[in-house]
Amino acid sequence: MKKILLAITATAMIIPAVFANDFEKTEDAIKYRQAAYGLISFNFGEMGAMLKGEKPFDQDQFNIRAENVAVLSKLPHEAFVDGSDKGDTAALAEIWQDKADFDSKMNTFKDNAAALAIAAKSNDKNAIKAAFVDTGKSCKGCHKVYKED
Ligand code: ASC
Repeated sequence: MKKILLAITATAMIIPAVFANDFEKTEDAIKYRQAAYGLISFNFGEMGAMLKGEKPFDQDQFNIRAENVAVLSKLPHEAFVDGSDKGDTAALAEIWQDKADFDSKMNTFKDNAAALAIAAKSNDKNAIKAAFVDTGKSCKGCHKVYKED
């Protein structure tokens, strides 16, 4: 019973934090999105290495990586809170000057990552490569405009 109550209390504490986008400080939001991008970059890099032949292509591994990126791609967006262009971040103020464009680029990234996870389940290497390239383009396309070099 105690455990159940603890679980309910913990859930009640967590859910509003996620849904209310309740980062206590802009610094927390910056750390959150950087952590997500770090994980995305690692998983994406591993897929790239397999497609380039730098590592043996392992269908199961590739699938897991693609699933990871599809889930992770949904995380950073909510952490671009107002004021978080200031601080230890490469995010440019331009993001908040054209938030609609940024949002659209972020959503394209999520869509491409989801499509890559689906393609990864096929045995069609060309389809997998094309979906990987599309996802990479959506990373780069956004970085070019909204991330400091
Ligand atoms: C990565 C990473 C990026 C993107 C980009 C894709 O792994 O760190 O910034 O992929 O290079 O084109």
